[in-house]
Amino acid sequence: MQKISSSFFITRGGGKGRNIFKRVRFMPLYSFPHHKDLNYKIEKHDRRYFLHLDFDAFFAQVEQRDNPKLRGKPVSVGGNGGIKGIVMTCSYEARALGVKTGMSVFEAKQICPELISLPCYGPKYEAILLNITEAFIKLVPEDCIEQYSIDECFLELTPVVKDYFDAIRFALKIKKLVKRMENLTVSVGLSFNKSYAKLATKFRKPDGLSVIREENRPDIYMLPAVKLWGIGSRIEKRLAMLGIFTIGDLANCNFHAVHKEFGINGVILRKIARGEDTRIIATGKQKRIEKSFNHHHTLTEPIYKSEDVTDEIRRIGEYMCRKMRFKNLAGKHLFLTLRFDDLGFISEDIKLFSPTNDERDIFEAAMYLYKRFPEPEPFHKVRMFGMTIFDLHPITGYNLDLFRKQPILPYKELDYLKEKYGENIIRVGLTRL
Ligand code: DCP
Ligand code: CA
Ligand code: CA
Repeated sequence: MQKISSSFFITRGGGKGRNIFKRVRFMPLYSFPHHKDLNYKIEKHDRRYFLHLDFDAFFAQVEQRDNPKLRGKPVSVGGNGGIKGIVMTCSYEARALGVKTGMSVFEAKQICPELISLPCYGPKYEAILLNITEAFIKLVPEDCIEQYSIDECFLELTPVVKDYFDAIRFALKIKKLVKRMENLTVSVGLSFNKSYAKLATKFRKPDGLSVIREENRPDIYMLPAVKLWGIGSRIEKRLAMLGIFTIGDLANCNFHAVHKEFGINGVILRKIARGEDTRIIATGKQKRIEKSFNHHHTLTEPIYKSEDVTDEIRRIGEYMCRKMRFKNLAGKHLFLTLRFDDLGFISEDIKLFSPTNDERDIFEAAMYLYKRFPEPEPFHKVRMFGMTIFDLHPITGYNLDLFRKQPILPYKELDYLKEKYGENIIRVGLTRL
Protein backbone atom coordinates (compact mmCIF):
# COMPACT_ATOMS: atom_id res chain seq x y z
CA MET A 1 0.00 0.00 0.00
CA GLN A 2 1.33 3.42 -0.85
CA LYS A 3 1.25 5.88 1.98
CA ILE A 4 1.91 9.56 1.72
CA SER A 5 3.43 11.47 4.55
CA SER A 6 4.14 15.13 4.53
CA SER A 7 6.71 14.98 7.29
CA PHE A 8 9.50 15.90 4.90
CA PHE A 9 7.90 19.22 4.26
CA ILE A 10 8.35 20.34 7.84
CA THR A 11 10.73 23.24 7.91
CA ARG A 12 13.56 23.31 10.37
CA GLY A 13 12.75 25.31 13.49
CA GLY A 14 9.87 27.76 13.57
CA GLY A 15 6.80 27.73 15.78
CA LYS A 16 4.65 24.67 16.17
CA GLY A 17 1.53 26.10 14.57
CA ARG A 18 3.45 27.20 11.49
CA ASN A 19 4.74 23.69 10.91
CA ILE A 20 1.31 22.17 11.04
CA PHE A 21 0.12 24.69 8.49
CA LYS A 22 3.02 23.90 6.18
CA ARG A 23 2.61 20.16 6.59
CA VAL A 24 -0.74 20.28 4.94
CA ARG A 25 -0.35 23.04 2.40
CA PHE A 26 2.72 21.53 0.84
CA MET A 27 1.29 18.06 0.36
CA PRO A 28 1.44 16.98 -3.26
CA LEU A 29 -2.32 17.07 -3.71
CA TYR A 30 -2.59 16.87 -7.46
CA SER A 31 0.24 15.33 -9.37
CA PHE A 32 0.18 15.01 -13.13
CA PRO A 33 -0.16 11.39 -14.29
CA HIS A 34 3.32 10.19 -15.26
CA HIS A 35 3.68 8.54 -18.66
CA LYS A 36 5.86 5.75 -17.24
CA ASP A 37 2.93 4.66 -15.06
CA LEU A 38 0.81 3.89 -18.09
CA ASN A 39 0.99 0.39 -19.46
CA TYR A 40 1.53 0.84 -23.20
CA LYS A 41 1.29 -2.91 -23.87
CA ILE A 42 -2.47 -2.73 -23.52
CA GLU A 43 -4.80 -0.21 -25.10
CA LYS A 44 -7.21 0.01 -22.18
CA HIS A 45 -8.34 -1.81 -19.07
CA ASP A 46 -10.95 -4.41 -19.72
CA ARG A 47 -13.36 -5.52 -17.00
CA ARG A 48 -11.42 -3.99 -14.16
CA TYR A 49 -13.12 -2.10 -11.35
CA PHE A 50 -11.57 0.91 -9.66
CA LEU A 51 -13.10 2.79 -6.77
CA HIS A 52 -12.01 6.32 -5.93
CA LEU A 53 -12.85 7.78 -2.55
CA ASP A 54 -12.67 11.44 -1.50
CA PHE A 55 -13.80 13.03 1.77
CA ASP A 56 -16.37 15.81 1.53
CA ALA A 57 -15.16 19.27 2.63
CA PHE A 58 -12.52 17.32 4.46
CA PHE A 59 -10.91 19.57 7.10
CA ALA A 60 -14.18 21.41 7.69
CA GLN A 61 -16.15 18.21 8.06
CA VAL A 62 -13.67 16.91 10.63
CA GLU A 63 -13.95 20.12 12.66
CA GLN A 64 -17.75 19.95 12.52
CA ARG A 65 -17.62 16.33 13.62
CA ASP A 66 -15.44 17.19 16.61
CA ASN A 67 -17.46 20.19 17.72
CA PRO A 68 -21.25 19.77 17.43
CA LYS A 69 -21.71 23.54 17.82
CA LEU A 70 -20.16 23.98 14.35
CA ARG A 71 -22.57 21.62 12.60
CA GLY A 72 -24.89 23.19 10.05
CA LYS A 73 -22.85 26.39 10.15
CA PRO A 74 -20.55 28.09 7.63
CA VAL A 75 -17.09 27.02 8.75
CA SER A 76 -13.71 27.51 7.10
CA VAL A 77 -10.37 25.95 7.96
CA GLY A 78 -7.06 27.70 7.35
CA GLY A 79 -5.30 30.77 8.61
CA ASN A 80 -4.69 31.48 12.25
CA GLY A 81 -8.30 31.43 13.38
CA GLY A 82 -8.53 35.21 13.03
CA ILE A 83 -8.76 37.07 9.74
CA LYS A 84 -5.25 36.34 8.52
CA GLY A 85 -4.43 33.51 6.13
CA ILE A 86 -6.09 31.55 3.39
CA VAL A 87 -9.23 29.39 3.32
CA MET A 88 -7.93 25.85 2.80
CA THR A 89 -11.44 24.50 2.66
CA CYS A 90 -14.91 25.32 3.94
CA SER A 91 -18.12 23.54 4.87
CA TYR A 92 -20.89 23.15 2.29
CA GLU A 93 -22.91 25.73 4.26
CA ALA A 94 -20.10 28.26 3.67
CA ARG A 95 -19.83 27.28 -0.01
CA ALA A 96 -23.54 28.01 -0.47
CA LEU A 97 -22.83 31.54 0.79
CA GLY A 98 -20.01 32.11 -1.71
CA VAL A 99 -16.89 31.15 0.26
CA LYS A 100 -14.27 29.34 -1.81
CA THR A 101 -10.99 27.49 -1.22
CA GLY A 102 -8.01 29.76 -1.86
CA MET A 103 -9.70 33.01 -0.80
CA SER A 104 -8.13 35.02 1.96
CA VAL A 105 -10.01 34.62 5.23
CA PHE A 106 -10.45 38.39 5.20
CA GLU A 107 -12.18 38.29 1.83
CA ALA A 108 -14.31 35.30 2.90
CA LYS A 109 -15.50 37.14 6.02
CA GLN A 110 -16.57 40.07 3.88
CA ILE A 111 -18.66 37.83 1.66
CA CYS A 112 -19.98 35.83 4.60
CA PRO A 113 -19.72 37.72 7.93
CA GLU A 114 -21.12 34.80 9.96
CA LEU A 115 -18.26 32.54 8.78
CA ILE A 116 -16.48 30.71 11.59
CA SER A 117 -12.81 30.55 10.67
CA LEU A 118 -10.76 27.82 12.33
CA PRO A 119 -7.04 27.07 12.28
CA CYS A 120 -5.91 23.90 10.53
CA TYR A 121 -4.70 20.93 12.53
CA GLY A 122 -2.82 18.75 10.04
CA PRO A 123 -1.84 15.66 12.05
CA LYS A 124 -5.46 15.01 13.01
CA TYR A 125 -6.57 14.98 9.36
CA GLU A 126 -3.62 12.90 8.21
CA ALA A 127 -4.41 10.10 10.64
CA ILE A 128 -7.94 9.59 9.30
CA LEU A 129 -7.12 8.21 5.86
CA LEU A 130 -4.38 6.07 7.34
CA ASN A 131 -6.89 4.55 9.77
CA ILE A 132 -9.42 3.70 7.13
CA THR A 133 -6.91 2.34 4.61
CA GLU A 134 -5.60 0.05 7.38
CA ALA A 135 -9.16 -1.22 7.78
CA PHE A 136 -9.53 -1.76 4.01
CA ILE A 137 -6.74 -4.35 4.17
CA LYS A 138 -9.35 -6.77 5.58
CA LEU A 139 -11.57 -6.24 2.50
CA VAL A 140 -9.18 -6.11 -0.48
CA PRO A 141 -5.59 -7.29 -1.02
CA GLU A 142 -3.04 -4.76 0.24
CA ASP A 143 -1.66 -4.08 -3.24
CA CYS A 144 -5.14 -2.95 -4.31
CA ILE A 145 -5.04 0.09 -2.00
CA GLU A 146 -3.39 3.39 -2.91
CA GLN A 147 -3.45 6.54 -0.85
CA TYR A 148 -3.45 9.35 -3.36
CA SER A 149 -3.68 12.51 -1.27
CA ILE A 150 -4.54 13.58 2.24
CA ASP A 151 -8.23 12.78 1.70
CA GLU A 152 -8.31 10.47 -1.30
CA CYS A 153 -7.56 6.87 -2.07
CA PHE A 154 -8.06 4.34 -4.84
CA LEU A 155 -9.13 0.74 -4.37
CA GLU A 156 -9.04 -1.83 -7.10
CA LEU A 157 -12.04 -4.10 -6.62
CA THR A 158 -11.36 -6.50 -9.53
CA PRO A 159 -10.25 -9.40 -7.29
CA VAL A 160 -13.31 -9.14 -5.04
CA VAL A 161 -16.27 -8.29 -7.32
CA LYS A 162 -17.66 -9.91 -10.46
CA ASP A 163 -19.74 -7.11 -12.00
CA TYR A 164 -20.91 -3.50 -11.50
CA PHE A 165 -23.78 -4.54 -9.19
CA ASP A 166 -21.31 -6.27 -6.97
CA ALA A 167 -18.97 -3.29 -7.14
CA ILE A 168 -21.74 -0.86 -6.15
CA ARG A 169 -22.64 -3.06 -3.18
CA PHE A 170 -18.99 -3.07 -2.21
CA ALA A 171 -18.76 0.72 -2.55
CA LEU A 172 -21.77 1.16 -0.25
CA LYS A 173 -20.13 -1.14 2.27
CA ILE A 174 -16.98 1.00 2.18
CA LYS A 175 -18.99 4.18 2.70
CA LYS A 176 -20.75 2.64 5.70
CA LEU A 177 -17.47 1.45 7.15
CA VAL A 178 -15.94 4.94 6.93
CA LYS A 179 -19.04 6.44 8.54
CA ARG A 180 -18.93 3.89 11.36
CA MET A 181 -15.19 4.20 11.96
CA GLU A 182 -14.69 7.94 11.57
CA ASN A 183 -18.21 9.39 11.54
CA LEU A 184 -17.40 11.20 8.27
CA THR A 185 -18.93 11.12 4.81
CA VAL A 186 -17.04 10.39 1.62
CA SER A 187 -18.01 10.57 -2.02
CA VAL A 188 -16.98 7.69 -4.23
CA GLY A 189 -16.64 7.06 -7.95
CA LEU A 190 -16.57 3.70 -9.64
CA SER A 191 -15.28 2.96 -13.12
CA PHE A 192 -13.10 0.74 -15.29
CA ASN A 193 -10.05 2.98 -14.89
CA LYS A 194 -8.61 5.29 -12.28
CA SER A 195 -9.19 8.63 -14.04
CA TYR A 196 -12.83 7.93 -14.82
CA ALA A 197 -13.35 6.75 -11.22
CA LYS A 198 -11.82 10.02 -9.97
CA LEU A 199 -14.00 11.95 -12.39
CA ALA A 200 -17.12 10.09 -11.22
CA THR A 201 -16.48 11.02 -7.58
CA LYS A 202 -17.13 14.67 -8.42
CA PHE A 203 -20.56 13.98 -9.93
CA ARG A 204 -22.37 13.67 -6.63
CA LYS A 205 -21.08 15.40 -3.53
CA PRO A 206 -21.46 15.21 -0.57
CA ASP A 207 -21.96 11.55 0.37
CA GLY A 208 -22.30 10.50 -3.27
CA LEU A 209 -21.77 7.32 -5.24
CA SER A 210 -21.41 7.60 -9.03
CA VAL A 211 -20.54 5.10 -11.69
CA ILE A 212 -19.04 5.54 -15.16
CA ARG A 213 -19.47 2.47 -17.33
CA GLU A 214 -18.35 1.94 -20.90
CA GLU A 215 -21.82 2.87 -22.18
CA ASN A 216 -21.73 6.28 -20.39
CA ARG A 217 -19.02 7.46 -22.75
CA PRO A 218 -21.26 9.88 -24.76
CA ASP A 219 -22.24 11.69 -21.51
CA ILE A 220 -18.63 11.87 -20.39
CA TYR A 221 -17.54 13.26 -23.75
CA MET A 222 -19.91 16.22 -23.29
CA LEU A 223 -18.22 17.38 -20.06
CA PRO A 224 -15.67 20.22 -20.04
CA ALA A 225 -12.09 18.97 -20.41
CA VAL A 226 -11.05 20.74 -17.20
CA LYS A 227 -12.91 18.10 -15.18
CA LEU A 228 -10.29 15.53 -16.11
CA TRP A 229 -7.48 14.54 -13.80
CA GLY A 230 -4.35 16.49 -14.75
CA ILE A 231 -6.11 19.40 -16.45
CA GLY A 232 -6.01 22.67 -14.54
CA SER A 233 -7.03 26.11 -15.67
CA ARG A 234 -3.70 26.75 -17.41
CA ILE A 235 -3.87 23.60 -19.53
CA GLU A 236 -7.56 24.30 -20.12
CA LYS A 237 -6.65 27.64 -21.74
CA ARG A 238 -3.99 26.07 -23.97
CA LEU A 239 -6.45 23.36 -25.03
CA ALA A 240 -9.03 26.02 -25.86
CA MET A 241 -6.52 27.60 -28.24
CA LEU A 242 -6.45 24.28 -30.11
CA GLY A 243 -10.26 24.31 -30.22
CA ILE A 244 -10.54 21.64 -27.52
CA PHE A 245 -13.23 22.37 -24.93
CA THR A 246 -14.84 19.07 -23.94
CA ILE A 247 -13.51 15.67 -22.96
CA GLY A 248 -14.89 14.45 -26.29
CA ASP A 249 -12.94 17.12 -28.22
CA LEU A 250 -9.77 15.94 -26.49
CA ALA A 251 -10.54 12.26 -27.06
CA ASN A 252 -11.14 12.78 -30.77
CA CYS A 253 -8.49 15.39 -31.47
CA ASN A 254 -5.51 14.94 -33.71
CA PHE A 255 -2.79 13.00 -31.91
CA HIS A 256 -0.01 15.11 -33.42
CA ALA A 257 -1.67 18.41 -32.46
CA VAL A 258 -1.63 17.62 -28.71
CA HIS A 259 1.80 16.05 -29.00
CA LYS A 260 3.15 19.18 -30.60
CA GLU A 261 1.61 21.43 -27.95
CA PHE A 262 2.24 19.38 -24.77
CA GLY A 263 4.70 16.61 -25.72
CA ILE A 264 4.19 13.25 -24.00
CA ASN A 265 1.81 14.86 -21.48
CA GLY A 266 -0.55 15.73 -24.33
CA VAL A 267 -0.57 12.10 -25.42
CA ILE A 268 -1.42 11.02 -21.88
CA LEU A 269 -4.23 13.55 -21.58
CA ARG A 270 -5.74 12.38 -24.84
CA LYS A 271 -5.55 8.75 -23.68
CA ILE A 272 -7.15 9.63 -20.34
CA ALA A 273 -9.97 11.45 -22.12
CA ARG A 274 -10.57 8.35 -24.25
CA GLY A 275 -10.87 6.13 -21.18
CA GLU A 276 -7.48 4.57 -21.95
CA ASP A 277 -5.87 5.22 -18.60
CA THR A 278 -3.98 1.96 -18.14
CA ARG A 279 -2.41 2.82 -14.81
CA ILE A 280 -2.79 0.36 -11.99
CA ILE A 281 -2.84 0.85 -8.24
CA ALA A 282 0.48 2.39 -7.22
CA THR A 283 1.97 0.52 -4.33
CA GLY A 284 5.29 1.30 -2.71
CA LYS A 285 6.83 -1.50 -4.79
CA GLN A 286 5.97 -0.06 -8.19
CA LYS A 287 6.89 3.46 -7.21
CA ARG A 288 9.49 4.97 -9.48
CA ILE A 289 12.89 5.07 -7.89
CA GLU A 290 14.45 8.48 -7.63
CA LYS A 291 17.54 8.78 -9.81
CA SER A 292 19.45 11.16 -7.58
CA PHE A 293 19.22 13.33 -4.54
CA ASN A 294 20.83 16.67 -4.20
CA HIS A 295 20.99 19.47 -1.73
CA HIS A 296 22.71 22.83 -1.91
CA HIS A 297 23.25 25.25 0.87
CA THR A 298 24.38 28.83 0.33
CA LEU A 299 25.74 30.64 3.36
CA THR A 300 24.95 34.25 4.09
CA GLU A 301 28.53 34.66 5.37
CA PRO A 302 31.22 32.73 3.45
CA ILE A 303 33.60 30.64 5.60
CA TYR A 304 37.18 29.37 5.34
CA LYS A 305 38.19 27.88 8.72
CA SER A 306 38.77 24.16 8.53
CA GLU A 307 36.43 23.30 11.41
CA ASP A 308 33.60 25.43 9.95
CA VAL A 309 33.97 23.88 6.51
CA THR A 310 34.11 20.37 7.96
CA ASP A 311 31.01 21.02 10.00
CA GLU A 312 29.11 22.29 6.96
CA ILE A 313 30.07 19.19 4.93
CA ARG A 314 29.03 16.99 7.81
CA ARG A 315 25.66 18.74 8.11
CA ILE A 316 24.85 18.42 4.45
CA GLY A 317 25.85 14.74 4.53
CA GLU A 318 23.56 14.12 7.50
CA TYR A 319 20.69 15.73 5.68
CA MET A 320 21.27 13.71 2.50
CA CYS A 321 21.43 10.47 4.46
CA ARG A 322 18.22 11.23 6.27
CA LYS A 323 16.55 11.93 2.91
CA MET A 324 17.81 8.60 1.53
CA ARG A 325 16.72 6.68 4.64
CA PHE A 326 13.29 8.27 4.44
CA LYS A 327 12.89 6.84 0.94
CA ASN A 328 14.57 3.55 1.86
CA LEU A 329 17.36 4.17 -0.61
CA ALA A 330 21.14 4.04 -0.44
CA GLY A 331 23.52 5.72 -2.87
CA LYS A 332 26.84 4.77 -4.39
CA HIS A 333 28.05 7.75 -6.38
CA LEU A 334 28.78 10.97 -4.52
CA PHE A 335 29.43 14.46 -5.87
CA LEU A 336 30.65 17.29 -3.70
CA THR A 337 30.35 20.80 -5.09
CA LEU A 338 31.73 23.96 -3.52
CA ARG A 339 31.44 27.51 -4.69
CA PHE A 340 34.39 29.65 -3.77
CA ASP A 341 34.07 33.39 -3.68
CA ASP A 342 36.66 33.91 -6.40
CA LEU A 343 37.00 30.54 -8.15
CA GLY A 344 33.39 29.75 -9.01
CA PHE A 345 31.91 26.24 -8.77
CA ILE A 346 34.19 23.24 -8.33
CA SER A 347 32.96 19.66 -8.22
CA GLU A 348 34.62 16.30 -7.41
CA ASP A 349 33.07 12.85 -7.34
CA ILE A 350 33.74 9.37 -6.05
CA LYS A 351 32.16 5.94 -6.51
CA LEU A 352 31.79 4.01 -3.25
CA PHE A 353 32.31 0.25 -2.83
CA SER A 354 28.74 -0.37 -1.77
CA PRO A 355 25.55 1.72 -1.54
CA THR A 356 25.17 3.51 1.77
CA ASN A 357 22.94 5.91 3.63
CA ASP A 358 25.10 5.93 6.72
CA GLU A 359 26.27 9.46 7.46
CA ARG A 360 29.64 8.21 8.69
CA ASP A 361 30.41 6.73 5.23
CA ILE A 362 29.13 9.78 3.38
CA PHE A 363 31.12 12.13 5.60
CA GLU A 364 34.29 10.10 5.13
CA ALA A 365 33.83 10.06 1.33
CA ALA A 366 32.99 13.75 1.22
CA MET A 367 36.08 14.64 3.27
CA TYR A 368 38.19 12.53 0.94
CA LEU A 369 36.81 14.58 -1.96
CA TYR A 370 37.24 17.81 -0.08
CA LYS A 371 41.00 17.16 0.18
CA ARG A 372 41.13 17.45 -3.63
CA PHE A 373 39.78 21.00 -3.57
CA PRO A 374 41.99 24.05 -3.18
CA GLU A 375 42.17 24.86 0.50
CA PRO A 376 39.84 27.73 1.49
CA GLU A 377 41.65 30.78 2.81
CA PRO A 378 40.60 34.22 4.02
CA PHE A 379 40.96 35.53 0.46
CA HIS A 380 39.05 32.67 -1.13
CA LYS A 381 36.27 31.65 1.15
CA VAL A 382 33.54 29.09 0.45
CA ARG A 383 30.05 30.38 -0.10
CA MET A 384 28.08 27.34 -1.16
CA PHE A 385 28.11 23.63 -0.32
CA GLY A 386 26.33 21.09 -2.50
CA MET A 387 26.05 17.34 -2.49
CA THR A 388 24.49 15.05 -5.09
CA ILE A 389 24.11 11.32 -4.74
CA PHE A 390 23.52 9.13 -7.80
CA ASP A 391 23.20 5.40 -8.34
CA LEU A 392 20.49 4.88 -5.76
CA HIS A 393 19.49 1.40 -4.65
CA PRO A 394 16.36 0.36 -2.77
CA ILE A 395 17.12 -1.21 0.58
CA THR A 396 15.24 -3.13 3.20
CA GLY A 397 17.49 -2.65 6.21
CA TYR A 398 19.64 0.30 7.10
CA ASN A 399 23.11 -1.06 6.45
CA LEU A 400 23.90 -3.11 3.41
CA ASP A 401 27.49 -3.88 4.05
CA LEU A 402 27.50 -6.93 6.32
CA PHE A 403 31.23 -6.86 6.75
CA ARG A 404 31.41 -3.37 8.04
CA LYS A 405 33.47 -2.89 11.16
CA GLN A 406 31.49 -0.06 12.67
CA PRO A 407 28.52 -0.62 14.94
CA ILE A 408 25.07 -0.38 13.35
CA LEU A 409 23.30 2.72 14.58
CA PRO A 410 19.58 3.10 15.40
CA TYR A 411 19.05 5.55 12.56
CA LYS A 412 15.29 5.07 12.50
CA GLU A 413 15.03 6.35 16.07
CA LEU A 414 17.53 9.14 15.44
CA ASP A 415 15.56 10.30 12.39
CA TYR A 416 12.38 10.26 14.40
CA LEU A 417 13.96 12.54 17.03
CA LYS A 418 15.24 14.90 14.34
CA GLU A 419 11.86 15.07 12.67
CA LYS A 420 10.16 15.80 15.95
CA TYR A 421 12.59 18.17 17.62
CA GLY A 422 14.65 19.59 14.75
CA GLU A 423 17.88 18.80 12.98
CA ASN A 424 20.11 19.75 15.91
CA ILE A 425 18.60 17.60 18.63
CA ILE A 426 21.02 14.72 18.10
CA ARG A 427 24.07 14.00 15.95
CA VAL A 428 26.11 10.94 15.26
CA GLY A 429 29.67 11.18 16.55
CA LEU A 430 32.05 10.68 13.66
CA THR A 431 35.16 9.37 15.37
CA ARG A 432 35.75 5.88 14.01
CA LEU A 433 35.84 3.02 16.48
N1 DCP B 1 -6.43 21.59 0.81
C1 DCP B 1 -5.37 22.47 1.00
N2 DCP B 1 -4.96 23.29 0.00
C2 DCP B 1 -5.59 23.28 -1.20
C3 DCP B 1 -6.67 22.39 -1.42
C4 DCP B 1 -7.07 21.56 -0.39
O1 DCP B 1 -4.81 22.48 2.07
N3 DCP B 1 -5.20 24.09 -2.16
C5 DCP B 1 -6.85 20.69 1.90
C6 DCP B 1 -8.14 21.12 2.51
C7 DCP B 1 -9.15 20.11 2.07
C8 DCP B 1 -8.32 18.90 1.75
O2 DCP B 1 -7.03 19.38 1.41
O3 DCP B 1 -10.12 19.85 3.07
C9 DCP B 1 -8.90 18.08 0.63
O4 DCP B 1 -8.99 18.83 -0.55
P1 DCP B 1 -10.17 18.68 -1.57
O5 DCP B 1 -9.76 19.34 -2.82
O6 DCP B 1 -10.58 17.24 -1.65
O7 DCP B 1 -11.37 19.55 -0.97
P2 DCP B 1 -12.39 19.24 0.17
O8 DCP B 1 -12.30 17.84 0.67
O9 DCP B 1 -12.24 20.27 1.23
O10 DCP B 1 -13.77 19.49 -0.54
P3 DCP B 1 -14.58 18.55 -1.57
O11 DCP B 1 -15.82 18.16 -0.86
O12 DCP B 1 -14.85 19.41 -2.73
O13 DCP B 1 -13.70 17.37 -1.89
CA1 CA C 1 -12.25 16.08 -0.68
CA1 CA D 1 -9.36 15.58 -2.51
